[in-house]
Amino acid sequence: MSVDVLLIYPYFNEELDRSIFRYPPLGLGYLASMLRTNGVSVQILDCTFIDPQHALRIVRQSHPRIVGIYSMVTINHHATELAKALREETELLVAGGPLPSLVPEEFLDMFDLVVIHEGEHTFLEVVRNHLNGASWKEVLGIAFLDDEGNCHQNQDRPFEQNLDRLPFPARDLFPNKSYKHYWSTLYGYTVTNQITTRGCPYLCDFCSNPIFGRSYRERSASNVVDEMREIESLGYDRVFFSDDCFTQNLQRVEEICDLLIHEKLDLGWMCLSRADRLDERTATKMARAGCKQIFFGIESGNERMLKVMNKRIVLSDVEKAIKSAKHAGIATGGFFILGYPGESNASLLDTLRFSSALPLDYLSYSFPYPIFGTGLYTKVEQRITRPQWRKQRGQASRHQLLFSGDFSETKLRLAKYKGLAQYFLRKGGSMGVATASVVERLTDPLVKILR
Ligand code: B12
Repeated sequence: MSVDVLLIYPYFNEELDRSIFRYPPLGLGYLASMLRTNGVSVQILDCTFIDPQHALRIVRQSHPRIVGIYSMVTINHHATELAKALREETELLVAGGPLPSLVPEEFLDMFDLVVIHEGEHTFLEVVRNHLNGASWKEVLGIAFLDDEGNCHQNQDRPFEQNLDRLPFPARDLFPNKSYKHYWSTLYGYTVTNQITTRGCPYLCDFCSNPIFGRSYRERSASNVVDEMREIESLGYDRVFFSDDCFTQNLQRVEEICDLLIHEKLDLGWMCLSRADRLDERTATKMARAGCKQIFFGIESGNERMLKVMNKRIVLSDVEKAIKSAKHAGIATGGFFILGYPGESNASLLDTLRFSSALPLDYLSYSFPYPIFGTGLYTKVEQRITRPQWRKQRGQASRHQLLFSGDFSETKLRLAKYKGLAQYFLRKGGSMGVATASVVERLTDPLVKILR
């Protein structure tokens, strides 16, 4: 069967990838439903559960006239390999997503054009023009090579101001069965993602935010709950809200919760939040409305490092937020970064101590990714040891240290395992707490000695 447009999410589930979260490509779901409601035939090829040969076979079976490929730092090598394989046989090859939006010029040797930032309106216009035999070169929000071979970037397209106007993502085009199998086997419940706001008003030093930037926009509570009802009808147990900070506007969170309680939706949910954007009252309401877990980007257990990262939270915010969530009966998760520029032995150990002592239900440590355009990138630009990291297989997903600093990768890895050991021991009851303190005292000097 042939289609006009095929959208590819080149996330091949490699054994190198330590990330345990698997979610379908929401952005491609949005693009697909926008095309479909405008009469264009479209398919999504989500590579999460297949291998590259299988993916190529599917592309060739569907004979698309236009192929769109998503890319971000961790999967760019796959996006590039697929583009190379499909270049000759595709009428129009389009790149989009976080990485192409950030460095469009790097994609134009393989792709005809790049869609920059939010893609719904831009991609629809490109596709329509192409299918009607018209030029797409005037479309706002794209980059392409001009006749001299230079990267030409059209004016930006203004963001959609009324998010309720966008059709819900085309979830029927996602491999829901495989996702459900993955989650239920690993966790005993099934979950899929949904996004209710776009943009983030903060400016964390490490964050790239290339799609929605700081333009914070919200969907209405009723629009959010309507989509949740659709997800419930697909048979999922839970929703993961992918918003940068779901609890940014507490009044809106309350409205959503009130609706969920009123409508008695049988759907649990999880979200990302900030430690300074959760209070006891909201947490209690969230729990009543089905919230099961809140993840916080905490990043460091040292106040000085939090300032270096421009995180704009203090440690007491973290303790209060986690306490509020726990008190309400909501599980918590925390993400920390080890080895940020400016990290000292003392701050590293502070982070391990603080993170492993918090009553978190999930804890993860990662190394800093110097993504082009961020404050972090500027800080380490001269010291990047793996300049090809976003082009090479698996480097980022293997959680390698990508720049030389005061600490070696071995030291940071050891720190990570030390933190996890302390955390798991502390979770194991009072005996564990005592053992964790002994382990902590014995291994602190080791971390200090290592370079
Ligand atoms: C939820 C999320 C996750 C989730 C789930 C991912 C998923 N499959 O949904 C999890 C937790 C797994 C995750 C993990 C990681 N993530 Co993440 N994640 C996000 C987050 C917060 C939301 C993504 C989302 O749902 N967006 C909503 C949809 C609607 O937007 P979209 O996908 O961007 O699509 C739009 C446009 O990009 C465009 N578009 C997209 N694709 C295409 C394709 C074509 C052809 C066209 C024309 C247009 C187009 O149109 C779409 C509609 O407007 C974003 C930040 C953000 N706000 O975007 C970071 C983000 C994407 N993640 C990022 C990173 C760095 C990571 C990790 C490396 C973190 C880590 N340290 O481990 C891992 C890597 C995962 C992996 N193995 O590949 C970075 C990427 C940076 C970059 N420049 O590449 C971002 C931008 C965060 C940031 N601000 O730095 N992530």
